[in-house]
Amino acid sequence: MFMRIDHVGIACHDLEEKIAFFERTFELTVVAREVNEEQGVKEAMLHIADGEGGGSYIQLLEPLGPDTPVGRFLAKRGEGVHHVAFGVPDVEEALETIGGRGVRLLDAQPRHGSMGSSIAFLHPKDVGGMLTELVQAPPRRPERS
Ligand code: MC0
Repeated sequence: MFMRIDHVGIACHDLEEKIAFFERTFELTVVAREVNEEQGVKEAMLHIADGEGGGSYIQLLEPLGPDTPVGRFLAKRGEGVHHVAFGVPDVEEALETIGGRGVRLLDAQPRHGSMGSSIAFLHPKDVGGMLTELVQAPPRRPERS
C-alpha cells in the first residue's frame, strides 16, 4: 500500500536556524515553505530525492505557539523526529483500510498538507510510538513541450 517515504518531519524551535544547518551540513535545498494555521506550524520542505510516486523530503516544523501539536511535542520531548509520512496513492482509501485494521485515525477526513498534498494522521500509540502521516501528492501538472 505504501509507495515510499514521502517525508520525515522534524520539530524545531527555530526554523531558519535549522534550515541553515541542513543546507550547510547535507547540501539540501528548500523547495517549499508554508504557514499551515490549521496544523499550527510554519514549515519548510528540503528535497532529498525523486522517485516513481513522487519526491522525498525532510520537513522542518516550527510551532506557531505552545498550544499546538508541535508546541506540545517540543515542551515534552524537545527537538527531534516528530513524525514519518508515507506516500500513498489514495489517502481516503488508505484511511479506510488502515482504520479497518484497528488503528485510530486522528483525521477521519484528509486535510490540507504541504505542497498541495492531502494528509491524515494515525495515532502514534497504535503505530509503535511513531506518529504516522499518510500523504497523497497532488496530481502532476502536465509537462510543457
Ligand atoms: C504525542 N505523542 C507522540 C507524539 N506526540 N508520540 C510520538 N510522536 C509524536 N509526535 C504521544 C505522547 O507522548 C503521549 O503519550 C500521547 O502521544 C498523547 O499525546 P499528548 O501529550 O496528549 O499530546 P497531544 O495532545 O498533542 O496529542 C498528540 C497527537 C496530536 C499525536 C494526538 O499531536 C495530533 O493530533 N497530531 C496530528 C497533527 C500534527 O501533529 N500536526 C503537526 C504537523 P503518553 O505515553 O505520554 O501518554 S503538520 C504537518 O506535518 C503538515 C504541515 C504536513 O506534513 O504537510
